Amino acid sequence: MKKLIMVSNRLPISVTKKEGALKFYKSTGGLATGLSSFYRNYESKWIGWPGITSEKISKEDRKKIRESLLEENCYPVFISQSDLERYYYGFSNKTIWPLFHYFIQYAVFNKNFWEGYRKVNRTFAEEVVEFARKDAIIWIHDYHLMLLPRMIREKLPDASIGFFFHIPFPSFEVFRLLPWRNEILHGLLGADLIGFHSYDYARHFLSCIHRLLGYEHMLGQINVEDRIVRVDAFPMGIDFDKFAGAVKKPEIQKEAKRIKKKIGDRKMILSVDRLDYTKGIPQRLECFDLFLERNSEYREKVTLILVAVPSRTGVEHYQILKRQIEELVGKVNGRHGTIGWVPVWYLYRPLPFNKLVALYSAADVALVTPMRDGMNLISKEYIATKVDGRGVLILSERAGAASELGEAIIVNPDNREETVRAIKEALTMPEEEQIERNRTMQERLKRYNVTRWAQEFIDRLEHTKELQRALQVHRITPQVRKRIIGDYSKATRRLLLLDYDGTLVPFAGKPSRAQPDPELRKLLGGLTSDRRNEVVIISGRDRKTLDNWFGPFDVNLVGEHGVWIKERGEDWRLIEPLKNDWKEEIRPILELFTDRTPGSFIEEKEYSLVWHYRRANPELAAIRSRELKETLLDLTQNRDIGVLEGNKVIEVKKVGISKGKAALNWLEKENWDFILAIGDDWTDEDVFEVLPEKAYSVKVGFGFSRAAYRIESPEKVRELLGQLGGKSDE
Ligand code: ADQ
Repeated sequence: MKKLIMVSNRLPISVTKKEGALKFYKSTGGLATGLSSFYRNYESKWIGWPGITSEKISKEDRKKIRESLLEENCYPVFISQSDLERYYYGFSNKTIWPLFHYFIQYAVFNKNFWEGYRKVNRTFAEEVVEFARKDAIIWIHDYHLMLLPRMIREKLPDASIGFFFHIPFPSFEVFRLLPWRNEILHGLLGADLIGFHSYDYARHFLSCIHRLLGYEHMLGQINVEDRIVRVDAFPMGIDFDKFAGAVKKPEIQKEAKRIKKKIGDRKMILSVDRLDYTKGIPQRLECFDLFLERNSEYREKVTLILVAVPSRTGVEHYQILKRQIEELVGKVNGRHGTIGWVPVWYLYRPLPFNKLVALYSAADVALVTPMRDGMNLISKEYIATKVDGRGVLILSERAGAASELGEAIIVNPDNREETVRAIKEALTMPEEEQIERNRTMQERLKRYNVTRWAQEFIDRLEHTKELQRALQVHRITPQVRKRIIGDYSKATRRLLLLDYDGTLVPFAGKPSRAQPDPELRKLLGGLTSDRRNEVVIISGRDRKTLDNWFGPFDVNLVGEHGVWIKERGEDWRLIEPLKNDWKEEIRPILELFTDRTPGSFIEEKEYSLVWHYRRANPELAAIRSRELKETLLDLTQNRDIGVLEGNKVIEVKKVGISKGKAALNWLEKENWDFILAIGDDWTDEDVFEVLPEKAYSVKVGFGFSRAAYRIESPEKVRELLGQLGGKSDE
């Protein structure tokens, strides 16, 4: 059985000590419970902080905690009070949380916090390394542990490490404010897979690593040293059946009835969040206030139940927010309340699962309007409990969930007018419409539930590891060199496929500087004058430049990355499209959009994938198609894949040209007994891919490659070609 190590700031079990006795509490709603069926396939362990600081426990306690937690497959990381202040309350909650949720004015940049963060990440790394066997899958969760991937990688270079962000990843302009930004990015890039709730967050991350560290990506794939790192979106699901099933339980039905009875014949609006400034609770109360002011007919006819779960109570902004909410609740109730009617019922406490589900089930409307939210599970849970289909969700467009729950009433939480209108719309929405909208969302949430989310993440991680192994590139050892030279000398028909810039000449900055120098001219002269050799220079340069530079040589040429080919003694000609491997990368993205856009579908053509949306709701389709186009353009920008917009369709197609296609022109010509291909960048990978097995493929420089061998630099390429008979040193 495979070993899975989950790592998060908090363990799913918390420990407290009261009057000398240790107590253990399982968190009920958390990730761990949702993933119970997924776990069965693994031998899993969870590493994290058990919620009690080291000062509060004796040596003996530690031992006891370790033993008891181990029975539940958990392993504690002990943290002292002062480290916790710096790492958790400080850097995690006063720096990263506000910054990543665009509350820049709340973000504190404090070196001491940062050092504490680094220290605790190091402690986590030591514990993980202790546990992880070579074949273990390590899945790290969230912004508290962004340095951990690299720290583990340093000790376990081959480990499978996945990292999932539960909060938004901000745009470059915001992320760059962080004084320790590069170290954080390097820390994350220690992972093999970095997952986000949405493509927007993934895009922001890719843009940050490009602009700050210079890493380019191809379809979310980055070359970090000699490893591939993949960045992708995995919108987190919920345990749908658990919520849908719970509503049918007699005790929950009884509780829901009790709530409804208390509310009377009024409509019930529900608001549930952790008490956090990102959730927009004061703004929501102000909207409710405005709603009652504008719609006097709803006075005494509607009740807002506002549940706020205590959170980070030690942080000042949260204390201020709590007071602010309490004042606002008082204000709204004072302004609108009557003897028999309290407009806002305010509960400041965590709720047991049954109570929470009963509230979801009883509510006519859920008002979920965060200012920013990585995903927001409340909105999904609410929809799951609507077994008879009745109920309306009002959802902020800034919650990650908004891109999956398009049938909800979507609002800009800063637009009060719009939110007030949305409340009215929700309260007056015909039942059939409520049912229709909810059924569609339910189908989607059922399919993409939390188990599938976790499984897809792990599958993707394993796939990335496989790819890394497949693309392992080996240095040319003296033995290999000897073999290449030996095979070359024995062969009578030899094909040499050579890239130009970065392979035969170093990158020269200005294009004109890269023209062949005398040494190279001599080398090429030597190679081409041997009648057993067919030399093809495969370049991204235009035809004119290639003609100017290589006119005097008896050489074959490929220009503009395979658009043009010129065989020896003939004229330039165009080539046509051929390969389709990109489809595997693009299809899952189209499938995800199809899932989220009811009525849309995918058509597969020989050289293209087409997303049709003419049968989808036009308004939703307008939003989705824009989003899809942006996503595709971003993901395909470094490849020769085109994204075309047609009439109610988005078409993705290979532009039909690659160096690989061009290389086939010669590869298929004869039965060569020696083939050597050398290249240095992404475009040369297409050449390596079409080579027969017996061919020698050589990548110049580092980075992942399909080539079998690597060589350090253009100088070394010249040396090798010289040894083959190019006589560069003459
Ligand atoms: P949160 O900010 O905590 O999570 P959310 O996604 O809504 O926000 O999750 C809250 C969870 O707590 C829900 O599963 C809910 O059932 C539970 N809960 C809510 N109210 C409760 C109450 N009164 N008592 C007990 N339990 C309650 C962070 C990110 C989100 C992201 C999640 C998951 O901020 O954006 O969606 O992680 O990745």
